Amino acid sequence: MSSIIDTVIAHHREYFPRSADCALFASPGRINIIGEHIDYNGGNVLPAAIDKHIYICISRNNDGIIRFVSANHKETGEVAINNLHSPQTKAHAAHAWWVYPYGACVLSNIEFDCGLDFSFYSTLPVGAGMSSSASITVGTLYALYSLNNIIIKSKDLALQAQKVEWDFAGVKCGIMDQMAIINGKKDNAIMLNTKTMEFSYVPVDTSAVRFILVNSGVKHSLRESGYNDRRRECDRALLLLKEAGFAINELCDCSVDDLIQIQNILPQTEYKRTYHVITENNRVLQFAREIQQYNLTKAGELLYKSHQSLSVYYEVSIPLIDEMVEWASDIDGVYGSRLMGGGFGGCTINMVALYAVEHFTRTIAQKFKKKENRTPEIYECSIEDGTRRIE
Ligand code: GAF
Repeated sequence: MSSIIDTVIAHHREYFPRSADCALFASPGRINIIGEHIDYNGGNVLPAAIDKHIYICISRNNDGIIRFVSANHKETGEVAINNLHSPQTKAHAAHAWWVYPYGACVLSNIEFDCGLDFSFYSTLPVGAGMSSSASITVGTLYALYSLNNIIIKSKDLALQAQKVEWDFAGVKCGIMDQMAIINGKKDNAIMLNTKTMEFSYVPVDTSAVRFILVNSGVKHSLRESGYNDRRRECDRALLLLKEAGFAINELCDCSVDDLIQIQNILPQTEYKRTYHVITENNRVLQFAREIQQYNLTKAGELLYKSHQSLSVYYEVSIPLIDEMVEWASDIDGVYGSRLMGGGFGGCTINMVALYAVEHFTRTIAQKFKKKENRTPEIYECSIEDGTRRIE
């Protein structure tokens, strides 16, 4: 840990040589074990915070300016605290990487009495579906509240971070990523009910299984993808079902038994989306039961089913990811594999027996290289604590 702290502080001092004391925070990325595209339909999801982070270093300045620099981006951002809330500043930030920490500063509603220098240093890949945007936003809010000695509930902080994505980046994301990042706990997944926002921890025995991500290298961007389209399709399905007399508030209020009736009500696209949502919600609950009883094969099968549903019914996969899941299913020691995150590229998540990790990594890389003529990035993830201050 100390070497990363030194590196991040050195990076901060390079940009801000006049900075005296700086505070340092670590905000993780997340994996989602199962429960995809149901966090905006009132479903249950099972994400976990991981050992890849965005480090956030902050120091005060006397210039009345908030500055954002990053070791991972050339562009830097600067906003005078007097202009923080101006529409021009918001429009200027909209397409910059620093839109997230900027949006966090605005929505925190903190009265800034001095400027702040922010530097970011990331070990979390961007665009791979590990939620770098939620990580930086949650991390910035956490850092701001912590520096100002403000106590806020994790749920409220997560909702604010979600609002940053909605209002500043134009992505109508769900609440899973923010809740996973703020509430992460070592060696535990988070069973989150996105309807009630209640959650509990589900222990993951890392001496039995590991979660390994394989990056397709196809850059997913929720902004450019059909994410918002999918959301609209679900909203429409909900509306139509309500009009047809269903007493529901969210699509996940329906049960698998309702699907026969639903098929007669909804147009084909809306039916397919609803089919995925309802069956996926069921799979999450089943998965949590199986993994806690060490039925790893049964748990893994649910991941394959989830992928099938994301590909065929929710239509957020791409041919390369479908192939990657297929390749994984042929490798010894793999319990399950599926597309992870918003889709249209990004990573697969693979549930692999501890003894098979090396074999899996080598074999999937070979298969990938043979087909794509390039080596994929592979991340073995350990499950870690959520956003915290480290210095
Ligand atoms: C993205 C979103 F940000 C999440 O809220 C969630 O909907 C996910 O895609 C799909 O499950 O990560």
